[in-house]
Amino acid sequence: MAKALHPQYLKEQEKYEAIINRKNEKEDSFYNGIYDRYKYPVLTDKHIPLAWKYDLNPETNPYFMERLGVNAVFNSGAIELNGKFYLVARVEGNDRKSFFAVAESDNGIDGFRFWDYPILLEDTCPEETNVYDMRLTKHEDGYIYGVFCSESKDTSVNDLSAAVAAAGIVRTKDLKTWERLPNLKTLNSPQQRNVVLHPEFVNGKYAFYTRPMDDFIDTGSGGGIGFGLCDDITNAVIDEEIITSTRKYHTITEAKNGAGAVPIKTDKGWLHVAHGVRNTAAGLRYVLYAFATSLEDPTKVIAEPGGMLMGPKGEERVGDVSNVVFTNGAIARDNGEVYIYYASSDTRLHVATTTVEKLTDYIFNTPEDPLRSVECVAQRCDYIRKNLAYLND
Ligand code: BGC
Ligand code: BMA
Repeated sequence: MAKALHPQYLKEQEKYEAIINRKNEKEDSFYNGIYDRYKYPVLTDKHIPLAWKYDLNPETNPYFMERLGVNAVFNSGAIELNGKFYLVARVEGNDRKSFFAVAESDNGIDGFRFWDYPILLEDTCPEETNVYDMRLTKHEDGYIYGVFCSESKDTSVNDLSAAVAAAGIVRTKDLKTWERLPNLKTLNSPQQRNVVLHPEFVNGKYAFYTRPMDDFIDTGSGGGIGFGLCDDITNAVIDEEIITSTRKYHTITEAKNGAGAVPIKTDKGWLHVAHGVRNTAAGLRYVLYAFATSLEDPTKVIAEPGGMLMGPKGEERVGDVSNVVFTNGAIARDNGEVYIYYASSDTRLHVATTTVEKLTDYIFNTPEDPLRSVECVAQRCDYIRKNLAYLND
């Protein structure tokens, strides 16, 4: 029997298909030689299937009204499997609760389409209110792990907005069936956000990048991106966290920093794309930065370019939480291509493309931050002098 469909459904469905089938292209007006930006975001609220938001039956929804609206699609874990690109995005409902959903594309820059259902996690944490920012790690133990922020109300204080952040852990082999493991315990840090599982065993143990913090928003005494080992992923406990990339005064990491994408292995070291935060009169400003750690000792930073790798530009600057770019997923392909998925202003998800070679060149050959204006100017003058001499040679 033919289904009755609201005329508006057909219109909205057409718009939805047009968004998904829209070809993406490099944004020519942007150039820095390090990566390419693209004209269109890869995922937005417009990429959400209509069946997630509307009651499609005209009898129960005569006005074709959104019943369960979606506000934003952003911070996403990323992985390549069997030649396809998968994102596990943070989808935020109009009710402010986030959840995870898998979107699939053939080429990683356009055509991302959500699977029929979002991910329904096992309800193992009765106090958990919100989940977000999953990092996907293809671990050498054979599983794909998803590590995410699990947020609960802080009931120890009399403040309705007080919260506690912890790292939730799930694992899967196919992105379809997810097994939830107990949350990570860090004995020396009361809160955790931006935790990333390292893809290899280190000294035979599971290794996590952590972000020690005293408080939900403020990192407090937390000195930067941490690193800790644990024996058993099914009951993950870290007693000691060593700081790798440190926060520094008057830099892009002054207020906080945190691991972003799973590090990329190269013969020169592990390449990291992370985020740095500084405070401003207009609120926190989030940018991306990069650094490398040693293959022998993954806690040791061996190169850290000065300044940011990426800041929000143009329309990216505006959204629910303006002045933010954030990444929690990148795909490094066997052919050397790198796709960095970054969200802008907690509202939409974009891709930037580069190569392992370019990222390595950027990280190892960009000068470090001399940390003081006068030395920064001297550094720049030195540069100019060399360039002018080269041009006039
Ligand atoms: C939000 C996150 C944010 C965090 C810290 C959470 O409640 O959902 O997006 O990063 O607070 O501000
Ligand atoms: C953080 C993250 C992100 C978010 C960012 C900016 O602390 O965990 O979810 O993109 O804040 O709001």
